[in-house]
Amino acid sequence: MRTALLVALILPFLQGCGEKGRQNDQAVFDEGFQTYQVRGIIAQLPSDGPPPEDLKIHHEHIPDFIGKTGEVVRNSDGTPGMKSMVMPFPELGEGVSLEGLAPGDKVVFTLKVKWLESPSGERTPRWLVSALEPLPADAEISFENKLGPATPPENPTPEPAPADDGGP
Ligand SMILES: [Cu+2]
Repeated sequence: MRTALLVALILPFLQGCGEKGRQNDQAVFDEGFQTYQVRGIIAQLPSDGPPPEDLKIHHEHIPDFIGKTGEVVRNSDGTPGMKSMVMPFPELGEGVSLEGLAPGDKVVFTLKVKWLESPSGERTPRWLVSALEPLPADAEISFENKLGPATPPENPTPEPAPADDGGP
């Protein structure tokens, strides 16, 4: 009885103060998410601190990255998607191991992104590294951002229908 009470009192505390960003409820990633295969170089391994630090990866350009509008992000310079950047990855999926890895190591990982909508309609992303594998040291990693559309538009603007009244 007392043990149960103790657990009931402590559990929310542990969940609230656990490792930074490590949220237990990853069921949100069960559906309605996007998945990307991304390559990059580890910039920083996570640590419990203090202060706690996230895993950081300098990732390659993700040209097909979907933004909050539900369409591929279009940057002001015309680059589609998410440009290469050093990015924190606070959430790791179950079974993702960083053992034996060090900053500077090349990796390929699966990124899951879920856009969450607040009651006021504000959309914010939550992202998860669901898989991660080391790449050989001589793997080619490029942080160049590729201009132009990632893929040709699936529905090109249709030709205007010819006027059937003989025109003006
Ligand atoms: Cu990024």
